[in-house]
Amino acid sequence: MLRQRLIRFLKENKGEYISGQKLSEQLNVSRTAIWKHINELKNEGYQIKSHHKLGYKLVSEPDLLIYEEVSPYLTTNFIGKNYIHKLTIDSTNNLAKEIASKVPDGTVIIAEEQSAGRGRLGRSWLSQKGCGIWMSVILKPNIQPQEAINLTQVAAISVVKAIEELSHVENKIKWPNDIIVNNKKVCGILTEMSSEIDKINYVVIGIGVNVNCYNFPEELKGKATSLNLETNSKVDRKKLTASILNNLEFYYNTYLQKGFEYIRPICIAKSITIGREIKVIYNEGEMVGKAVTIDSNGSLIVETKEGKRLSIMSGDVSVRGLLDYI
Ligand code: BTX
Repeated sequence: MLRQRLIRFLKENKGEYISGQKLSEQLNVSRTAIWKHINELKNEGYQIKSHHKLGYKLVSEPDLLIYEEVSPYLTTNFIGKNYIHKLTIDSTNNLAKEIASKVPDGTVIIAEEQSAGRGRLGRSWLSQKGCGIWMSVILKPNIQPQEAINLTQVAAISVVKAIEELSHVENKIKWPNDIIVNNKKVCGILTEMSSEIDKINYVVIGIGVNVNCYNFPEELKGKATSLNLETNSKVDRKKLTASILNNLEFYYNTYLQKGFEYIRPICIAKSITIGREIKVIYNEGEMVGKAVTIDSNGSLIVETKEGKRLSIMSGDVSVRGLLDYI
């Protein structure tokens, strides 16, 4: 694609002028086409200086999670090869579900802001403009529908590893779908699925990470945080997005090829839930017990006061002393 090649070329020569003539020769298009694309890039936030004799000079790129900015850090074979970026959207999971049957496995939908970001059980997810990573990955695994629950864990360890790589801050998983830094939520994962009785049509993994967000509304203060707030330094959203996707492809392939048993030790090591008292809320009521481990199916094993062991596949779990469970 011309646009991608032009951006790559400008980036390789960042800070230096390249003549319109040279660009048109290198990219094999007319100087007018170059000029048109340069203007488009300027409108999108690329700072490009134009000089009538010297040509064009890239000064800076926008802080946007567009493909051209994220792909230089991507090492995946299929995740993110089809990549849809929106400045604003209601929910990336909504669009993902709408188009899932028509797009390739590994399609990524990412937005700078969501007007109706969703959490689990009808809750909402605050997704402010330009400060986080709000994205959905469409996967079409050949596994049984009841195993899809493991994919939330696969995504959670991928986010944990990516945050460790880029932000060097300790972060852990509140089983099954939240990532916690210093006792506050920095990321949430929403997995949704369409399936037949014994076949998955698609799974949508929605990942929301508060990266450089500062202003949380009153009701989220004390519960929500961002990587920037916890480390006092700005985190590169482009590199973090790519790293999450790189890790996701790696752990997803590992899971598909070798089974949950291979990723289980990481899920256990990175769990903030295990060893603590938890409250599980079901449709019928609630239960309190101690989280003991994650079993070979990915279920959370909970021991009640009476010493009875229960296995939980899903549910709303609160951890005592964390977030809102006092
Ligand atoms: P959850 O149901 O576990 O968490 C939702 C709860 O978390 C809310 O009720 C609120 O208390 C709190 N919360 C809301 N916004 C934030 C935030 N930005 N940071 C920390 N805490 C918050 C978690 O659901 C799953 C979230 C998935 C979000 C992604 S973003 C991309 C994709 N699209 C979409 O609509 N959802 C997913």
